[in-house]
Order: sequence, then C-alpha cells, then structure tokens
Amino acid sequence: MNMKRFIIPLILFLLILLNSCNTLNLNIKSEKNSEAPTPEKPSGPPQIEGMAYIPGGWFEMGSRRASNERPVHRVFVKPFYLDIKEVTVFEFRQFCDATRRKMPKQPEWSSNNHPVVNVTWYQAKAYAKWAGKRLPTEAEWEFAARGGENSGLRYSYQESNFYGNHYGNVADESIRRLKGRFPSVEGYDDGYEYTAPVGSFISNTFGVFDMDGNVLEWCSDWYSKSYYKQSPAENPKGPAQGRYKVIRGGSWNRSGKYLRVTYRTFYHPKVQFNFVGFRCAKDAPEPPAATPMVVADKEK
Ligand SMILES: [Ca+2]
Ligand SMILES: [Ca+2]
Repeated sequence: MNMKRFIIPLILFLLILLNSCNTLNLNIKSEKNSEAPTPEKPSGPPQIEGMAYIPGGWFEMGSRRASNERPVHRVFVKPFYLDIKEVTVFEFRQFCDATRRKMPKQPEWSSNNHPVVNVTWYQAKAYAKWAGKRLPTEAEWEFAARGGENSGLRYSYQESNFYGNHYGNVADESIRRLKGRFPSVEGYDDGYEYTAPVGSFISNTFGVFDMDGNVLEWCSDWYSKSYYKQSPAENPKGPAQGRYKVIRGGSWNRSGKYLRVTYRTFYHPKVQFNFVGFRCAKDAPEPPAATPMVVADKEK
C-alpha cells in the first residue's frame, strides 16, 4: 500500500520531467532554425588594386618654412584613392603602345620597375585619363604624404626617423660617391645614385610609397605662390589658370628642405626632367549618408 503511494507520484514526476526535456529540445532546435543570418561585415570602401583609400578629413596645410607655404591653413579633402606607387616605366610604355604615342626616352640607369621620368604634365594627365584616373590635387598629395597621423609631420614619416634610416630615395651618400661634391643628406645611404624601383622603401601609414623621394610628382593644380592666402577651405583645386603646374615631393637628386611634405615647387607643363614623374588619384564614392529615421504616421 505504502509503495503504491510513492510509485504513482514518482511516475507522474518522471512523465513531467520527460515532457520538459522534449519541450526544451524543441526550443533549442527551433532557436537553431530561426537563427538570424550572420550579419554582413560592414562594407568598407571598394578596394582598388595598386591604390590606397585615403579617408580624407581636415588638416593643417602648409608650413611657416617658406613664403609659398604660408599661411598654414585648415583644409578639408574628401576621401579619394591614390596610387601607392609612382607610375612605372613599364606602365607608361603600355599606355604609349595602346595609344600609339612615342615613349619618352628613359635614362640608361632606369628600367621597367623604376618610376617613369621625362614625362610632361600633359603626358601624365593623358596617362591618368587612359587609366581611368586623374592627377592628385596638391592638397590631396599633401594630405596623403602626411600619413594622417599627425598633421605636424615634416616628412612622410616621423621626422626623427627619416635621416639615417631607409625611408626613401633621396640625394645621399650614394650619389656623393658617384659625383663627388653634391648637395646630399650627410650620413644617409639609401644605396641608389639615381631612381630606385618603385616601392623599394617602407610605406607611410596610408600605405603609400616614395612620397618624400625617388621622383618629384606632377599635381593637377596650376601654381600660384600666394594661393594659400585665398585657397577655399574645402577640396581646393588650385587657381583657375596659370603658367606652371605644381610639383610635389622630393627626388633622388634632392636633399634637405626639398624633402618635406609641405615643399611646393613648379614647372612649365611641357618640360621633361629625369627627376620628375607622377602618380594618379581617383575619386572615392561618397560615404553612405545616415539612414533617415522613419516616423510612423499615426493618422493612418
Ligand atoms: Ca639615393
Ligand atoms: Ca616621389
């Protein structure tokens, strides 16, 4: 009698327990089935081979070191892409072959993977158009050269690290050994008397190479010594007209003050030099606008 009193509740308890387990199992399965799809990774800007995405932003453009770099002024550049390397001899020859142009004569010390030189501004512009790109503005060039970390950088890298380390191809002990007396960075030996193959040195924080050296680079802007005094704050593109085009960066035959990121010089767009080349830029898609909040219409 006593046993029966225990067995019936025990069976009932076991039945309830079994039922609970089944329910739990079903719930787990149902949770698995209704599992939300893996959220997509936030899509960044599209990657373009051979180009770095430069996020854009405000920065202090210019310096107090030269009259044409004054005044230091706040400038905004919108996001853009920039070739991580200077345009090479090989690439420029492809353009010449495709468009039946005469390849500009390259120095005997150059080869396919070296930056193309002896190109006029017009040739550089035509190459950029053929490649579906354009030349960078000098504001874009300076923004990219600064690496985005610190608008006060004097070089494309931390100033204290430039001299004495392999950060770029400039006039150094190599050219002095070859030519004797030559204005060069004393105590710095990058191993290249003339141009180096593009990307031979470390990149800056944006992943772009050779901003401080190798070859000077054509920009899209006309040059004006006093442009910074009236430059628009956002996406400046240079004066509407002029006689010379802006050139930026250092080169294998430049040292000292010519290597800093703010240095501006200029040449007539039809000249060709064995220390002047270029790289291309490209517009980036505008960042997506914030989704507008939808307010439900209570009347409906
Ligand atoms: Ca050198
Ligand atoms: Ca360069």
